[in-house]
Amino acid sequence: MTEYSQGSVADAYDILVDGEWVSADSGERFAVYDPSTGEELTQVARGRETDIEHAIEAAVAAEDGWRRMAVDERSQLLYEIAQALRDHEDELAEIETLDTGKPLGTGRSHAQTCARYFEYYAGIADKVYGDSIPLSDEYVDFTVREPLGVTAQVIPWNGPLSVFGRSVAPALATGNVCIVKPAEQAPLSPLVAARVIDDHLPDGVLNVVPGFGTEAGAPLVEHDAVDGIGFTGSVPTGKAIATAAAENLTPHYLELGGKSPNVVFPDADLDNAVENAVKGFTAVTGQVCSAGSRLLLHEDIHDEFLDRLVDEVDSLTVDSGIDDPDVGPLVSEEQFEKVQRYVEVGRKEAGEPVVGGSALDRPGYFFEPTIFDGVDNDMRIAQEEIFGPVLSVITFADEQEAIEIANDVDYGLVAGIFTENVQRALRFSKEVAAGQIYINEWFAGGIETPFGGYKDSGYGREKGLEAIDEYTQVKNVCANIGTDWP
Ligand code: TXE
Repeated sequence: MTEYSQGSVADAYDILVDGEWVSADSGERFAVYDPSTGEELTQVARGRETDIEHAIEAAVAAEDGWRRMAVDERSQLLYEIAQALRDHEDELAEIETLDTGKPLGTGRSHAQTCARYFEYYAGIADKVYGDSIPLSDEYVDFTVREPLGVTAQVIPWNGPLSVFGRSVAPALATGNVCIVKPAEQAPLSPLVAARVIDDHLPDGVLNVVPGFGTEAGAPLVEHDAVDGIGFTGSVPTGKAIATAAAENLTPHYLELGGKSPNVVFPDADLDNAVENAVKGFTAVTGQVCSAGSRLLLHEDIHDEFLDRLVDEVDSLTVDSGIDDPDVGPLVSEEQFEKVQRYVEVGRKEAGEPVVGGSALDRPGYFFEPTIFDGVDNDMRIAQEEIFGPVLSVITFADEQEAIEIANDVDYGLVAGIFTENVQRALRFSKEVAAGQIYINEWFAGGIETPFGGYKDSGYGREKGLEAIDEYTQVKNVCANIGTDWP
């Protein structure tokens, strides 16, 4: 078992409260499964309301000290955290892979991204400042940005490490304290990350309570001592969190799902477009909020493009994440069943898929990358988030139709276009209602670029400088210095 400064990985599967790793009050644990085998990986403390209470008490006690810490000192601690995460990249990549099923190379890149968030926001900690606002002569007016206070981060199972970094790093950098609630399906990598970094932080500044949504997540977001909530997950849970937040008027941001259009025009570099279309719906086995799950092909290239796409998909390896295949298993039995149900819906709506369509005949939650052609945008497989390696191909005749189809969905997280025509690409970027537009590369952008949804994909922005707005509040200070100066 790997040793860290305060113990072993096994201890990390407890609850982190006030700098201590403790069991759940109830003593209960829950099983976490390896999606590549369906077998139990380990057991994790099952946090409930009283455990959340302890975490909130610890966070409240730590809040004042962390907020008042000199910014250069806080920044330095975040750099140290980033380095600690880099030093443990191998373990983090492996645990992310074992728990979520994603390919090891992807797990590694998520471990690196997690470290990079801490570096990026370490560099920002000492640059969060306000404005000086000119008024008439007797006033001096300025703004300051202050932390929210105690913040809750409810994170999902598809990218536990990267979402841990992208929510916790800006929260800490701006002087907030954190209570993290990892997802019950894949809680291990945030717990190991917390174990790796906890001794760089004062007690109570970072608390992590694993558990189920209704048992640990709900009491956390409903608590009136919580001053801010960051959530990434499903639309129904996002609505539940928004309702709970409304009760206490708690600021919050929601990063929800997507059904993102990937539009290919005949003038595109087709090799590049094929490669990106494959990546767009198979990365993390399609369990990415920004997956390119609707492929809009111009009628002139439809047949050729589809042939090439099917060839590419046929050559993908589907295997255990730890063997670093192209595509790993789905995260859980529940997700596996959801994907199977949707593929049956797709069969009824659009006929037999042109490739894939079946689960693999082996233990674990493996499903073939699957493409439905001849999809109408009104079909459920074009409108609903499947969150699996399932692509719906829709044909269009001209740019206007492509934009109409792209927008004809409740979601609005990302949208992509492949074309060599700059004007067309920029028109698309203006006309399509999505929080991020990719031009000639799917998953373009990085931790530095703002990310979040239009429409039912949520509100608020993570990543980049925009995340600072989510974790701070603006105070205006207006002094009347009079006109009668000595
Ligand atoms: O999500 P939930 P689920 C989508 C995707 C997936 C579907 C269901 O389509 O198939 O959602 O996944 C916590 N109060 N996405 O059920 O419920 C929960 O414990 C507070 C898209 O796993 O949203 C977990 O930590 N917290 C998505 C987190 O919310 C609650 C990523 C997410 O779980 C709670 C994941 C409550 N009442 C799923 N109920 C994306 N945007 O990337 C649950 N939770």
